[in-house]
Amino acid sequence: MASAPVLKRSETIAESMPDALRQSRYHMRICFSRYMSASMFLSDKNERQKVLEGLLGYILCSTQEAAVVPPFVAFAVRPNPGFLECVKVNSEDLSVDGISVSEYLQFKEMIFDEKWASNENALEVDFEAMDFSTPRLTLSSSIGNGLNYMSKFMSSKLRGSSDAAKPLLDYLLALEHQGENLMINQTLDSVSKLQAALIVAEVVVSAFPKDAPYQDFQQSLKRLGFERGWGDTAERVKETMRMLSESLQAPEPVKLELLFSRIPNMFNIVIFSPHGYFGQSDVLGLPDTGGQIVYILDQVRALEEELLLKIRQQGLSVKPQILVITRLIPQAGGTKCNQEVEPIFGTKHSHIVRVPFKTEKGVLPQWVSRFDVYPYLERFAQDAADKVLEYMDCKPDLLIGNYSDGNLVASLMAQKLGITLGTIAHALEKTKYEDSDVKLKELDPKYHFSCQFTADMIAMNTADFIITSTYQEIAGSKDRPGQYESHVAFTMPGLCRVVSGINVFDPKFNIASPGADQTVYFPYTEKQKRLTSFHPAIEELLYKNEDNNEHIGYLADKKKPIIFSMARLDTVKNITGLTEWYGKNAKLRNLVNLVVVAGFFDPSKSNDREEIAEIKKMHSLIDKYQLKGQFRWIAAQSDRYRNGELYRCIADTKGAFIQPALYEAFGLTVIEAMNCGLPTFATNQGGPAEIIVDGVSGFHIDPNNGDESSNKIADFFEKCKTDADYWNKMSATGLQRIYECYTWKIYANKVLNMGSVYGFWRQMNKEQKLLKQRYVEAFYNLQFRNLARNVPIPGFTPSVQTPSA
Ligand code: UDP
Ligand code: LCN
Repeated sequence: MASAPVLKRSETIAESMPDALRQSRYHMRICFSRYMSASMFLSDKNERQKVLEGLLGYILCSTQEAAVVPPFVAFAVRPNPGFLECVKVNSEDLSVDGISVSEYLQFKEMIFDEKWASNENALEVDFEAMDFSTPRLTLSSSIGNGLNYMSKFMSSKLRGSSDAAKPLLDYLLALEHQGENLMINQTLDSVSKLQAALIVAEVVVSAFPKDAPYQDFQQSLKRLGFERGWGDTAERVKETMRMLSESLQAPEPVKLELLFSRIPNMFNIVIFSPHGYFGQSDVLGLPDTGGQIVYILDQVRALEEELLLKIRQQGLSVKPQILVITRLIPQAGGTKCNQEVEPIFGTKHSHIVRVPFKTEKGVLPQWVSRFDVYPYLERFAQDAADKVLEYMDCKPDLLIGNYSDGNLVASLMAQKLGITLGTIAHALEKTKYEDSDVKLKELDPKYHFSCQFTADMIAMNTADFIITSTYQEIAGSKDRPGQYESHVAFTMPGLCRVVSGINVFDPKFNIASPGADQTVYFPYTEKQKRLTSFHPAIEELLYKNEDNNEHIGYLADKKKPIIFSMARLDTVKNITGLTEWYGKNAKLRNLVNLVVVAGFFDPSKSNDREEIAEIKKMHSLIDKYQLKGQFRWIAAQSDRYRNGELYRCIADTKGAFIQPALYEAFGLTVIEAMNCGLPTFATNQGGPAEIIVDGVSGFHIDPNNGDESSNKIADFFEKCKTDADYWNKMSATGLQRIYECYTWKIYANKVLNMGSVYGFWRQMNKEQKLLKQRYVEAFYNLQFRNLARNVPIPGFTPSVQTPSA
């Protein structure tokens, strides 16, 4: 296939395509006429080769999708991540015209809803049209590196004169905590006064030993107009003052970013995660309750630790507060999700606060799926705002949303109270279902995607910054568009045509990958830390030769290494796929046993459609491939300490972790396993493809090619038999990768810096922000609210509903 860079930089697809078509006009005509008759495209090998040669091959390989509307074929070409160009080719004369995104979407709509496509007054949504002063990145390779770019852009805006630096002065003058000024007070009300005072202050502070506490010179600085917040020691105060002096004189991006990492502007954070059973115990493995909860609880611990460190280094004695706002579920089925407040384990000042979903009939008592939460969110946002103010006694400094529902609620509150907003998606649902936009009519009754995609656009466009776990989440890879990228242009026939939903080159996008709690997931080699008290239970879990509520199947040969997987029993997690690969591969079955932790065994206990189907499939695979004796199926496990030890016990067998998902947004289990020193094979579809460097820190497997994947796993174990050190090497390189890139410490530092820098940018960019916000508000009021009203509210279930685990 064509791989050479055949497009000249200066040329658009529309300019280069005519030449490309001319190169093999005869074959092209055949090919396009087949398109028209909708017969198999490129069925003849000879023609296929001709067509895929050269520039046209390159264009076709970069084509994301094509719509055939005789006599035209409209192509949406994606030459590089984030770039989209549309053309139409007339199949009769092979003429080529560039078309706008809107025209392309109309072609696509023609196939699904002709009436809507030809409606001249169809609603077009264009967020880019509302945003002309925000800078944009231009390189695919820079996508996700927004913080760095913003520092450069802000430095250039602040440079040149005292007037240019004034926004920085105003920002510092407004800093306060509970009515007390921080850093400077109103005596320093001009850039020149501040600059002069900084020079004197540096001299004052220099007279003290480096480790002298702030109190020793507090009064002298106060007389000059300085307040607390510069640092805890003379050395730190001097460094921060120097950073500010230099930034006022001629700002440099790196120093400006460093300065913002020190400014005392963040003490109270609110994190939103309404849906699911959000709790600290007995909730994992329930439908909709998976990694998002693990992520948020670890995130809170990491953020609190980092906040405490920063506050101490700022020389302040403020108590930070972090609240996680979630749904209160009266019928909590034995979990604590019916309690209003719960302190978060492992933190000093952080809490879960639960607010119920209210309807006209009162509080909704039962759990509802994440797809059905939209009618409750507006009221929830109001109630949540009241609760937050009641608990915090002040406005928070930063809001962080999670997933479509949490992001929408956080957006509403950020707008209302004027607070900096960061959003997180975990997974955007749009890319998980093929053609989920254009097949709206078919899918909406089941999934309410009209609400979800609308909510997603509102949140993305309200957010000051967007936190992603990987690059692929934003802009995909060479061959596959990213989750956010799929919101650049799409259409929901009958509802609206989105010609610009989000721009992946917007510097609001940042990659901050999560970690795994290293007090729970640590290497199997750290013998003195191992939780040996769990060993008898784990031994039973893995090897006890009987079926019960916790495990079925058994392992006859205890000497074999174990390949292990753990996930919710969703279709997309593909645990049934892994079971089938194993069942089919005699070589692999000879080498290793298979153990999976997933869901539970009785389909009648589930109220989740997908889960029921997967449970049934698991049972049929066990029979079909006669797996008993080599395979153990363990029900969902919710004790993370025991799970940590379980990964390590699998490592003791010299086994491996397998993550076979059809698509995985990030994949926390992958980094948990790697943290425990377990060599890991993970899907090449999504986040794990970035976490693991194939063959170096683990292995990629193709979930759509089971034979290839199971052979790759078998080859590894065969190699381990002949090369005794190979297993240890892969274990060590996996760990190295984690320590370099995937820790909560790195994450917390980055996210707090984002809150600080984007909070300032929000002030600098006030007018632009307001303009866009007005558009977002109109979209919310005129579109979202109607859609949410159409989502049915279920009858209240009278009795206590037990979660399905
Ligand atoms: N998990 C668990 N018990 C289970 C299944 C999963 O404790 O039975 C945990 C797992 O250790 C991980 C999280 O749930 O921390 C799953 O996160 P991941 O990102 O792998 O997938 P998600 O469920 O979020 O799609
Ligand atoms: C949701 C997912 O599907 C996973 O891929 C992530 O790891 C998890 O959330 C945490 O972000």
